[in-house]
Amino acid sequence: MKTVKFPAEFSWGTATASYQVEGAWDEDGKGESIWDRFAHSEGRVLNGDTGDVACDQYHRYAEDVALMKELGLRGYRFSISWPRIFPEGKGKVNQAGLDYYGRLVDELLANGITPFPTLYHWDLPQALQDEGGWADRGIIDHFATYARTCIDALGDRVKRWMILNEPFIFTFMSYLSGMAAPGIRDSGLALRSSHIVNLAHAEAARAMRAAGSAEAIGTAFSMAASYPASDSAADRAAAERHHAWNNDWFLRPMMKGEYPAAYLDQERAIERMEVQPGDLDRLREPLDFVGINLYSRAICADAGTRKNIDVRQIPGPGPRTDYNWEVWPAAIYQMIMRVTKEYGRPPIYITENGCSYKERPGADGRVRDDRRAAFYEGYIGQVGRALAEGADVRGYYAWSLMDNFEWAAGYSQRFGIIDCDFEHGQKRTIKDSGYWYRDLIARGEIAYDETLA
Ligand code: PNW
Repeated sequence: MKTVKFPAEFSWGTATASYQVEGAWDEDGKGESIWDRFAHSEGRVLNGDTGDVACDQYHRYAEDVALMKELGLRGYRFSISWPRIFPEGKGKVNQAGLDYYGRLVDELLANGITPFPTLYHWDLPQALQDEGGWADRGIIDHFATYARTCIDALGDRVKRWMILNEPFIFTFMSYLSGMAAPGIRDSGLALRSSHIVNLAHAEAARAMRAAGSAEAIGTAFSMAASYPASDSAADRAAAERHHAWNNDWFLRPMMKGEYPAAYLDQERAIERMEVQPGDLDRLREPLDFVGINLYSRAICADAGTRKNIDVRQIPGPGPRTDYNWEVWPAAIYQMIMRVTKEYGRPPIYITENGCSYKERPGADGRVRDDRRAAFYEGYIGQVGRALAEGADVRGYYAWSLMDNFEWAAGYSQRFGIIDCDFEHGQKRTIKDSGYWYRDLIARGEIAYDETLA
C-alpha cells in the first residue's frame, strides 16, 4: 500500500441531475420533458414511480446546500432542466426557470461551494422530441441557443461548465434498449442521433465560448474500462472496439474531429449516421477537461456474430452492489490513465462515481452503510493512484448527494451519501458514508493498492 496526498485545491463534491432530485415538475412555467412523459406512461418505470416530487430540491435547495457545507464539500455538480428555461425547447425564455438556478448558484457561492452545472442530463423538452429529438438536425441550433442562454444568465458567477451528461447513454442506450426516455428501439435512429449529438455538442461549445465568461468547459462521459476476456487476439480486439464505442464515440469527435474504429463495418455505420459534407469539420471543438463517470468495468469477448461492434460482455468475479454492478476499483485508475495517455494529459474530473446499497436509518437514526464507505475508499484510492502517477485529476464528484429517482429503477436504488425518506416528507439523514467522505476531505490523503490491475 502507498499513500497519496490530494492537492489543497482539489475539487471534492457530489453530483445530481435535475429530473432525479428537483421535483416541481410543472411549477413556475416549466414545460414537459421526455422524462415527465416517460414516467407518466404506464409500465415504463418500476412501481410507477415518477420524478414529480423526487427529493423536492427545487424547494429545499437551501437545506441541501447547508448539508453540503456540513460535509465540507467544495463543489456541487447539478444539472439545468432545459424545459424550465425553454418550456417548448426553443422560442420564449421562461425567466422563472433561470431565476431558480440563479438562486441555487447564489446559495452555493454564499457557502463557499463551487457551482458546476451540466446543461443536459437527459430531460429533453417533450416539444422537441415531438419534432424528432436528437435524431433531427434542427435540434443543433436549439441546443446551442439554450447553452448560450444559460451562460449569459449565469456566466458572471459560474465559471466551470459541463455540456452533456453521458451522450452514449442518452443516444445508444435510450434508442436501442428503450429502457430510458424516449423509449425507442431503432438502431438506425440510435446511430443517427449519436452523430447529431456530436454536432450539437461542438456547436454548443462554440456558442458558450463566444460568451467569453467560462474558465473551463467539458462534458461528463459514461466510461467503463474495457478488459479483454482472455489474452487471445480476438478478445483483445473486441475490448478495443468496446472502448471505441462505449468510451470514445463522443470524446474523440470533440477532441480530434474523427470517429474511433468501433464497428466491424465502420463504413456502413458512418453511412447509417447520415454524415453530410462538412460535418466532420464541424465536429472538432476540443474540451478544456474530460469528465469521467465511472461505476464499473466491461469484460469483453469476441462475440463471433460478425455484426455491429461484435462484443459479448462477460460478468466479472468482483463483489456486486445492490444494483448488481461489479465493484472493481482499478477500473477507475485504468480509465484515467488511458484518457491521460490518448489525449495528452488533459485535465480530468471524476464527475460521477458511486454505488447503490439499500441501508436505511436504524432505530437510532444512524445509517450504517459500511459497504458504501468501503466502495469509496477503494475507488478514490485508485483515483489517488492515477494522480500520483502523473494524471491531471482536478476533482472527484460522488454520485450522489442523496438518494434520488434512479431512472427506470425509480426509487428502488439508493446511491446517496445522504438518505432521503420519500415516504416521510423527503427527510434527509447523512449516512455513515457521508461522514466518512467528510473526514476524507478534511484529511486530504488516502492509501491505495498500487498493484491492482
Ligand atoms: C449514470 N450503465 O447513468 C447517470 O449519469 C446518473 O444519472 C445515474 O443516476 C447514475 O449513473 C447511476 O445509475 C448510468 O448501464 C446509467 O452502465 C447506466 C449505466 C451507467 C451509468
